[in-house]
Amino acid sequence: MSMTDKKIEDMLAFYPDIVKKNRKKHLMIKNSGETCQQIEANTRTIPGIISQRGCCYAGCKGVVMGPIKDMITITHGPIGCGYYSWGTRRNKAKSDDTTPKENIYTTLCFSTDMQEPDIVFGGEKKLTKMIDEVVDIFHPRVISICSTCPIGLIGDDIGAVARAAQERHGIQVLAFNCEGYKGVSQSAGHHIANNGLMEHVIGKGTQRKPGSYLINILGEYNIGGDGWEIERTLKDIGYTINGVLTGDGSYVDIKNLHLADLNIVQCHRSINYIAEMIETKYGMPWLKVNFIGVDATARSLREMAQCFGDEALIQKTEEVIAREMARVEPVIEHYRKLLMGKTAFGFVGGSRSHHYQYLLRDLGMEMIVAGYEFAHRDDYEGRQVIPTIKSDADSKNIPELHLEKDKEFYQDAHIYLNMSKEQFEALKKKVPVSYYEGMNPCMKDGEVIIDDINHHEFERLVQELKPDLILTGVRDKYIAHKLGVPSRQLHSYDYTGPYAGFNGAIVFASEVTNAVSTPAWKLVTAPWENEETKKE
Ligand code: CFM
Repeated sequence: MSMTDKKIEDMLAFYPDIVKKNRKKHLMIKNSGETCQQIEANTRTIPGIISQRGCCYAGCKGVVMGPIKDMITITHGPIGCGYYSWGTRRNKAKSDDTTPKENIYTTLCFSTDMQEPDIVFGGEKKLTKMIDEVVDIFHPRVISICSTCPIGLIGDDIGAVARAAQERHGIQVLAFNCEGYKGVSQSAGHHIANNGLMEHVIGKGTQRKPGSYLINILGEYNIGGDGWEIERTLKDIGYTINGVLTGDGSYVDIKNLHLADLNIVQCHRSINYIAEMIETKYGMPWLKVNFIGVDATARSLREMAQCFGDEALIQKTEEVIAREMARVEPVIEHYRKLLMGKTAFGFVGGSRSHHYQYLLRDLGMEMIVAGYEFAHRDDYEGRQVIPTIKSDADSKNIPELHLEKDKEFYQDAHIYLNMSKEQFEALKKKVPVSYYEGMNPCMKDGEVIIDDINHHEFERLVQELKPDLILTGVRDKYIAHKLGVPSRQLHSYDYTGPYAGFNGAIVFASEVTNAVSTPAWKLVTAPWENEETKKE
């Protein structure tokens, strides 16, 4: 038994047997000698354990639908749910050629503010009235309704309200039954939102944007301006951005997603359903990219260029990479000297714990414990496991859309990329088209992978493995600080950013250097060092 094995065993020894058995399945120590290391994920958190997960409504409204800048999203439920989803995720948006300033609603919060009489007598009338008011005051292009827990319990038919409003006002009104309790985490809400967008929005447009190398960016939410930094480089190379799901994305563009040449996927967890559904219905291939980290960004840009197989694009890509590297590398090198050999933990949603490993490695650091809150097995182990994942009672809540090839727009993948079938087959050997390998292959032997971590495990792992930095969420950030370890909050970037792309790497490097260099952490006494709390 290795030292880490022993430490993990000790950590689990604290639990009653039944809990221990459960939690053991959500943990693994990377061992490349074992062929198919398996982890349990996307299952219910054990009642009584405080996890870091969010709810289904958070995944649908907060993550996927909320950032669509020209859509008014009404939270149908009590005010608390609306209030807590009001702009805290920092998905930025700005006006552009097709979306004037008055059509951007991302900084506003719309809620039906359900009160006790509405819960008792039903909230459909209130919702109807609110839609009429919203149309009257704001004249939006589209409205969506996202319901929270009590709506499902009292049985308001938001679909019927939406259909009637749509007829009355002549604009699309979408309804999402994304009540918080559906599913085991926010991941269920991603799926519900993906289904709704695919069924009712994508494919409704008819205008292909002018420009070459037309791409959609899927699973990029423009947190702290990440998307803008990525777009800066992509436009520099010559790509035309057809639409984004959903950071700084617009309804008008999302209707036309099916008219692009290639989907690129940043966050696999939240948007892989749409990437796959567009492929099934329209034939468009997708490419998993990662714009977190200097080397990772360069690799993603190169793979994108390979997908088009166009010499001019490949050359321009190399030019831009060379220019950006010459500018960024010396700065990164400066920080690398200060950070070399330091270790980190990363506990973030369903994709960043993987993506940030590359950025940390650029800086000479290593993520020795990596965890997800709500990822599925494919995000850890790779998409090849999808057919073997058992759906449980919670995942059965969400209907799978059964899509067929679109009669008008379906074309084979190689046609999208303007290459022959043979060239496309050769491309697939070089670049993992329409595939994601998951986080596990990125990790080194002996490193720990943990799903749905809780407070006890967090504290014990910090005590035993003593990281220099923890990449955290909003809540566990302060636990890290109380344990005397600096953190960077990776959901909304501690109100800075961007962290993506070439410039983002510099921002991140400087902030991490400041965080780990401050002497304040030495003044904190961790609970296990304190005579009083040690006894507990
Ligand atoms: Fe994707 Fe996200 Fe994430 Fe996610 Fe999120 Fe987020 Fe996240 Mo917070 S969509 S899975 S549900 S990358 S809000 S922008 S940071 S938990 S790792």
